Amino acid sequence: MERLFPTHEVRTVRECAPIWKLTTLDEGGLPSPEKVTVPLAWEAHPALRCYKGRGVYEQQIRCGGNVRIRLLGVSFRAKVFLDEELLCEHYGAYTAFEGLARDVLPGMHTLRVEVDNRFGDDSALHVSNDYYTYGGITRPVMIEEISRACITACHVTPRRKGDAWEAKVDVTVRHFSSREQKGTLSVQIGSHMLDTDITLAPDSTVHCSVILPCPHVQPWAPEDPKLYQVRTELIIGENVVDDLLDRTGFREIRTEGKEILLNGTPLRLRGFNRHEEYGSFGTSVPLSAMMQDLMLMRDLGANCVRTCHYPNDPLFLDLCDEMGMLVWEESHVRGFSEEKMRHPLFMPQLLQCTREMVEQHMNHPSIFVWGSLNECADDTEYGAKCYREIFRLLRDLDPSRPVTAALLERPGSRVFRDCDIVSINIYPRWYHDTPVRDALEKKIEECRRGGGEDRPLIVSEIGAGAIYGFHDPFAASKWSEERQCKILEEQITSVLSHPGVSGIFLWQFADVRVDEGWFASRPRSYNNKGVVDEYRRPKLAYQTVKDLYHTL
Ligand code: ADA
Repeated sequence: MERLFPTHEVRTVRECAPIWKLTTLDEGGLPSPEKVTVPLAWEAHPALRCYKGRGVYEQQIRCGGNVRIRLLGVSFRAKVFLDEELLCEHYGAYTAFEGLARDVLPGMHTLRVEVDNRFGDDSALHVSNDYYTYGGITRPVMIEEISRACITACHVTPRRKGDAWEAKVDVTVRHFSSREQKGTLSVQIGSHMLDTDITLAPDSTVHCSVILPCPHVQPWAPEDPKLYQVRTELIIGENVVDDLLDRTGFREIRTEGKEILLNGTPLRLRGFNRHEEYGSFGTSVPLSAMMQDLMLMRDLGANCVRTCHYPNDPLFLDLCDEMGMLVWEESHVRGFSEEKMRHPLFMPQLLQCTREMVEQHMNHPSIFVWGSLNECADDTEYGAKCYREIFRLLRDLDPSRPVTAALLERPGSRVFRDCDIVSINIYPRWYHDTPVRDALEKKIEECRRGGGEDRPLIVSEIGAGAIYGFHDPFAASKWSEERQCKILEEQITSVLSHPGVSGIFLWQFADVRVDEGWFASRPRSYNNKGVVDEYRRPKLAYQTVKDLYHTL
């Protein structure tokens, strides 16, 4: 399933059948090809639990005409072939991409996807890290048969005009015909509709921007997340030749002084960092498990979630839109030194991931802030330059949302004044025994000196580890559930009672698997700071957080 709603009524589109043949090519793989389902991280197969290598997926599909194959997530290098024709290549596990085959003879064809999840010199973002890099086709594959023109994007930016709303709608159409055609683009949001003439030059990509007044809509808000269908149709002559359906919600996010305002009301954020991962399913999380995560977070009293440290499945974002859960979405990078940031492919790959994230997800009303560059070298001149370049791209692509980055606890950041919201990661009482209040004050003072005092401040990470089931009520030693409770209590209380802080994202919602290289500080080869374990079994801290999030 691609989204929670149909995305086309005119275009012929279907999801690939779930069974594929998987052949692995490297040591530690399968002895012979096997049937697997897609989507699935291949680590779900007991023989591939630690496999880093190449895998070839094959399936026979029936299709014809102009065939667009869209892959919503492949971890993390992909080459896609229809019969023997290479349709596209892609790097990066967490965003969608597509390839087009033109004038395909109607009938059966072989779809082949070559996947590779080995780290290597050509990969600057996917490196051994404090989370696991899975392999395989981890999100659905869609087959589309398109006509001579196809709507490839429709970006909606809701804008508040006093008490009323309008939508800026930017549509992109790809035209394949060799002769010019004239048509009409029709955009409908709820009961509001607008038609615009459009000229499609031969074999071209055409952009069209309209403002649609929407006087009769209700705003989207966490407590009442009202959503509207966005229907875009391309009409040529008498025929609707293509369509694209999406959703939007009317809300305005801006910052004013130290406040983050949603439709003019200051936000107080109580949330979680969540890796897109579930037990042995790895990063290919079933819809029901996504829903359960959101129900648990809501039960815990959270109103926001951070998609650390990469863009998430649109299905999860759809659920957040539905449930009024605010989202900090960020592009893919975690904890890079200047040396790693100087990898020649670092900026090209990060810019690509950032661009794909915004272009693919910007219609989700739940996303209230874009982030990137978690804990990188923001204290060096070169590092700060990279932050500024990514912020510039985010603002160019979407001027309607603030930008931020979760900054290191280490002092010396040069980018406080480049962030619309200053976000800090601190681990007092876990990595060092400083009282939480002192650690927070120290960071706030540093932020003031760095020119960031006039903007909102979020504690984007804070937390402590516990191994599920390890109890030590008397000594409350490190890794015990009792110790985690104690620390989280002080952390949450100190942060949420501080008048200068707009919110907190606890590190983290659930335990996650880490790469083997991290074993020394990560018992079980897991990052154990979840308030639930990887199977969502609550630790003692669950109740502590719940009590505090519901009362503070
Ligand atoms: C950092 C980082 C997280 C995680 C955390 C921890 O803040 O952003 O990904 O590694 O530390 O558990 O120490």
